[in-house]
Amino acid sequence: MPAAEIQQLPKVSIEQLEVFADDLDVVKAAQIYKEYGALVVRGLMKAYVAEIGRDIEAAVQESLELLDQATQIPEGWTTPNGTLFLPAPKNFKRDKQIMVLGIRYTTSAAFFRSAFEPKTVDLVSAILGPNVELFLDGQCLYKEPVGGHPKHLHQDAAYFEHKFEGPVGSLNYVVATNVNNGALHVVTGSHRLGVLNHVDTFSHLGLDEQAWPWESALPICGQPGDSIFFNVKTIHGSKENHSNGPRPVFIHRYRRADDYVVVGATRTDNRAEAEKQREKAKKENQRGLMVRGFRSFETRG
Ligand SMILES: O=C(O)CCC(=O)C(=O)O
Repeated sequence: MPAAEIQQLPKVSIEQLEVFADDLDVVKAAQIYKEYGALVVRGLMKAYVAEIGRDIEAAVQESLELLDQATQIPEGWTTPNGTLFLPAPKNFKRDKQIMVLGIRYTTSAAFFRSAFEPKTVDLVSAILGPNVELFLDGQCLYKEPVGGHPKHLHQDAAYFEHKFEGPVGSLNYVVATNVNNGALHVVTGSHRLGVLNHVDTFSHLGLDEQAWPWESALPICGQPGDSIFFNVKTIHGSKENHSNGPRPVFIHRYRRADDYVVVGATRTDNRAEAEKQREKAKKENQRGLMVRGFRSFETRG
């Protein structure tokens, strides 16, 4: 049965979520984000996309060459360069498909530079306050052509629940992205629901599909360089890539300089264990690179 909460969520159109990088009013954009838990900024990463796209394809080649050295883990298989593979669908050219590509700030200069894109940093600072750090070192989800994996609807807070507001995610399209090749879907207003119970799915922690069907989410189509900002508790996900080309996205995450993970997990079993350690979590050893402001002595934790 669909979750009762769905009825209470605002019905929102793309136009209500959308602003344009060329004419960005960060105060207005931050208001949209706070109201709906999601915001689309058209063209924000346009200047970086070609270079990041080239680095992504180099990381894909590298990962495929390393595939025979992959080791099995509970979430799938990882190659030595850090790419996570999942089982491939039937009739795929291999038995494994790429899910999370091993490209990050320590391997791609363009990716790292784009995390400091000035309008992006103004915007996340309007949302989070004056002192902002990077959370993690960038992520790329890559859907291979002709069947590339779905990412079931979920809240990122199931993977990294935070002490305070949690990270603002910025997911960026590298290719024209639509409902056929894996557009991001968001459930607007769901950031107000708290952290929901997740179950184990093909794409790791996800929401029960009966309770949260795809129809409860708004697909966001876009062009290379469009950015989608979303709250750590906003329900989101994306379906398979049925097109003939790959569908990569690159993701930055920003958080208050004093924020930190209290529960980190990838599956229900390690989440249940992490829950028991919640009170012991500390800022210590969780300091990201500062993108705005200053980390004072007290907030060093
Ligand atoms: O690849 C996608 O479209 C989904 C990304 C996502 O859901 C996530 O990183 O949490």
